[in-house]
This record gives sequence, C-alpha cells and structure tokens, in this order.
Amino acid sequence: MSMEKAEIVSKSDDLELEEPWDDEFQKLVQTSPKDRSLAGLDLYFYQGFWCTSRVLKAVISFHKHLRPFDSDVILATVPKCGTTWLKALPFSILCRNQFARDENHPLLTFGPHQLVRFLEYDLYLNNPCPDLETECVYRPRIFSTHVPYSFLPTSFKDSGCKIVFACRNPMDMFISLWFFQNNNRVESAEPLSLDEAFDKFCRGIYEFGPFFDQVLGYWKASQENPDKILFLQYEDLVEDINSHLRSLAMFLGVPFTEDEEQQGVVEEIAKLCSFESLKEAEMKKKGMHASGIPNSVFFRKGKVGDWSNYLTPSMVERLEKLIQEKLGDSGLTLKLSCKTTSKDIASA
Ligand code: PAP
Repeated sequence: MSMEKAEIVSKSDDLELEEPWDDEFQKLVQTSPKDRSLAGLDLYFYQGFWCTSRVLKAVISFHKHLRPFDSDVILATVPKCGTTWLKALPFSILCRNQFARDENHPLLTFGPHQLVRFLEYDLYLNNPCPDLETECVYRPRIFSTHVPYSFLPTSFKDSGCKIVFACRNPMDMFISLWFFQNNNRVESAEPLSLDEAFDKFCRGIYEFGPFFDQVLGYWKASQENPDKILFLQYEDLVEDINSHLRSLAMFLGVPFTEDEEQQGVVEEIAKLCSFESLKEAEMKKKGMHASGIPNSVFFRKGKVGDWSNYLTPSMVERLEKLIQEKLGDSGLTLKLSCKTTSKDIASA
C-alpha cells in the first residue's frame, strides 16, 4: 500500500494492460471478490485479506523465489502503524558499529524506505526474481512487509530469521490511512469522505485489511513463539522508546553493552530515528520513492490520539465495539491513548 503509486497501480484496474500473466494467476484474480481501496485501487479478497493484483503477484513471487537466511530480519507492520519508524530502529541497532550516528548516517542521507525495502511493494513489485545480492546492500538483510502472518512463506517461519511486528490503535491508524490514501489516490477517484472511508475501514476493505485479522495473526504467533516474533505497539514506542530499543536489541541478539549504555548509544539511536529527525532529513532531501511517492508523505503528525480530532462519538462507539468483539479473550490490549487510561480497550 505505502509504496504503490496510484498512477502506476491504476493500470492494474484493467487486467488487459498487465504484462502477460500466467493463466492460473489471472483466473485467481478474476474469481476473487473485488472492491476498491480508499485510494480508488482495485482490491481483491484473497485468503481472507484484501490486496491489489500487482501486490498479490509480488507476494506469490517472493514465496517462489526468496530464500531466507537465518540472519534475516522481517519487519511486518499493519499499514500506517509506524512502518517508517520501525524500519529505522532495527537498522540503526543492527548497523550501529558500521556508521557514526551523525548527519552522514545512511538513515539521514537515504531514508528508512531506501535502506529497508518492502518485499511486495518494492523488491518484488516489478521483478519476480530480483538479485538480492545487489539490491540489499546492508547485512544482516532487513526486509519490510505488510502481509499477514498467514501470507508469510513457510521457509521464513521455519528458518532462524526473526520477525518484528508492529501495530497501532486502529483509530489513529485509520486517520493516518485516510489522509495518506486521499493524498495518493488514483487520478480518476474522488477523495472519500471520512464517513465513507470509515465504513470501508470497519469492513476491512483496505490493503491487507481487515485490521483485526492481521493483528491477531501476528499476536497469536508471537504468543506461541516469543523468541521468533516480537509484537510491538506504536503507542508503547512513543511512550518509552529507550526501553523498547533495549528490548529490540536484545530480541535481535545484539544487546547494548555496558559501555554503549554509558556512552548514551541508546538515546542517540532514539534521537536519530525520531519523527523530528527523520522528517527534517526528508524535508532537506525532498526524496522520492522509486514508485513516485514523495517520502515526505510518511511524516504527518506522528502522535498518539490524533483520532480524537476527527472521529465522531458514533464512529468511536462502532470501533470500540469492533475491538471488543474481535479481540475478545485474545489477551491483547490496544492503547487508544499514550498512557494507560480508561480509554484503553482491554480484552476480557
Ligand atoms: P506505511 O505503513 O504506509 O509504510 P507508516 O510509516 O506506518 O507508513 O505511516 C506513517 C505514519 O507513521 C504517520 O502517522 P500519522 O499519519 O499518524 O502522523 C507518520 O507520521 C508516522 N511516523 C513516521 N515516522 C515516524 C517516527 N520516526 N516516529 C513516529 N511516528 C512516525
């Protein structure tokens, strides 16, 4: 979703315009339920989730061709739940001894989306079998994805690679998505009103929706295999980034040493990856992603609780009901505001 430029993808609205597809794939897409994304893209309902045909094809490609290394790290996120930030954090942790954390750091010169690339929205979008030796410069390899847990290849699940997942409360996620998609919509599509977009969101009709199914897939997997899958929430990172950097480094097998603690490395990384620092660097660079979307669109407000400026009481009520109904007795609590308050929707 994030990387798919509307004009490019709008070609997929018309299957005739696609490169020759194998019959099997074409049949699959044509027989899948179809709807439109908030940005006006055609979405297909495949194995319980919505995605564009191009992205689905990319997913199938990386299933076929990607051979994971045990050292790989997969960053899985629900769209608009802090992907850009999450790309920056493990990159900075894992590469911390390779670069000085100053203005020449690759994060500030290239940006998170260039350094940690999406599997389905970037590497495999236009090339079914990219040469990862040349495409992925840094080691260990870090890949980003929005795909649900059930879409991850078994080879990833069976290998030693680590998966870091992040979600966010669905109210802020929805507002972020609405702004993003209205600003990056297919030229022929009218912007959706908040009401229309909200209804679609609640019905799960956006890239890799429904939200709760995606979140629960990773939540359950992380409960079953906590050494392999780290489950993070945007609100927790906002509330206390330093301690989450420490646990992330520990999870990735590269804990901060006492020397590093004393030198303030944790705080330096937090600052380097902060919304302000990454946004400022992006404003100077005016970088465009290869797909044509300016990277600046990935930095809007970066706040918890912005939903309260937009959602009506009836929208909040509808989403609260959904949260309770969907999360049920899962043990997962989503934080609707930064500090734990009565606004938190806890599962039973
Ligand atoms: P993606 O999933 O589409 O790739 P993602 O980075 O999750 O993008 O979406 C951008 C959101 O992350 C924006 O949220 P907002 O609309 O509520 O403001 C953006 O501001 C936020 N964001 C980007 N970088 C950071 C950061 N370093 N710290 C905190 N939030 C960030």
